[in-house]
Amino acid sequence: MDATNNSEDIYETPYAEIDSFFDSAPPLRDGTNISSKLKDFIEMHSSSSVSGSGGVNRVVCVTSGGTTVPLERRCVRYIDNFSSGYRGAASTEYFLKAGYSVIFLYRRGTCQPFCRSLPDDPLLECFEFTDESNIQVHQSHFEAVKRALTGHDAAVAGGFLLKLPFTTIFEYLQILQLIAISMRSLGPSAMFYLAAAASDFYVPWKSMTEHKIQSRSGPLDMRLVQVPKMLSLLRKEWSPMAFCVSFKLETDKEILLEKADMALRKYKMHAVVANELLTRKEEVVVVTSTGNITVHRDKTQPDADVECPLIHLLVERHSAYIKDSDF
Ligand code: 9Z3
Repeated sequence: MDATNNSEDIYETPYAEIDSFFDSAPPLRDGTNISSKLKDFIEMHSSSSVSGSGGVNRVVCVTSGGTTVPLERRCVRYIDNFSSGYRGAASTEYFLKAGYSVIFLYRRGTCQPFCRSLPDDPLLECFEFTDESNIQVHQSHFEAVKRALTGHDAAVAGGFLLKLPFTTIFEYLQILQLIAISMRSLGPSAMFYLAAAASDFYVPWKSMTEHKIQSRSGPLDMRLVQVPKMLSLLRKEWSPMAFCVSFKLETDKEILLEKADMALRKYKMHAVVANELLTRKEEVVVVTSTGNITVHRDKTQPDADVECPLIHLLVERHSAYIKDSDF
């Protein structure tokens, strides 16, 4: 469904604000290295040398974790967005299982694919000294460690998983842009699954103080600028043929579906996954232009998660989209 008549204006891409965001952002550290990793990864999947199938492989960019907004250039303080990274990590595993290659754009320190069943402090809790020259895995964690190592090694060594970390909103959007532009050549075989919790407000680099803000100056009065919505640019220019899924998070369930529906139309997403903070692990609603589908975790299985049926549904939708695109 498209935007109509009198609401048309607010649906336009804010090019000036987007330029100002990128122009004022600090240069991306490691940008050349990231671009070269992306180029190799996409080339490998465009020629399908990994699967040997001869066609273009399906590649999904999964974003995961929350972005920070630094308050000082030599950053001591920052504003953070909540996200443990569980959704992104679990979804990555299910996408890999479904035959996708995954670019995992994640917040440093958040949950990683294949590591979900490890204890909080895996190094200290999983291993023990047997004697001075040997370290062994505790029997109670053996299966979890084995699963993490084998799953992760197979995905990375096989060339199916590329992991790129971010911390700030600047890094997140700069890397997302690099990923999206490099995935453009994959056409409709590309998917974006934007589960990261991205900041809505930021302090522009130009107006940010260099040194730690001093408390002796009294109460802190700061003006944050709205982060321009990049989703319409992603759809229109960075990767226009890709299948795009964004997330809408609310704490007030009364406004959730309405906001998700607005995002669907405003940014021309193919699906918006609506979730409420408290129940996000139990159920989500996939909002599409043809109707809403509620997805639940299988409550009869203690370890079942909602990401399993969610990815199943999105893979189905993506298949139909590729078929319709006649590519
Ligand atoms: C989500 O809604 C994710 O599902 C969660 C996952 C962050 C809730 P966890 O990482 O939680 O498993 O702990 N992500 C998107 C949140 C977001 O910032 N969406 C923006 C919005 O709601 C749109 S891009 O306005």
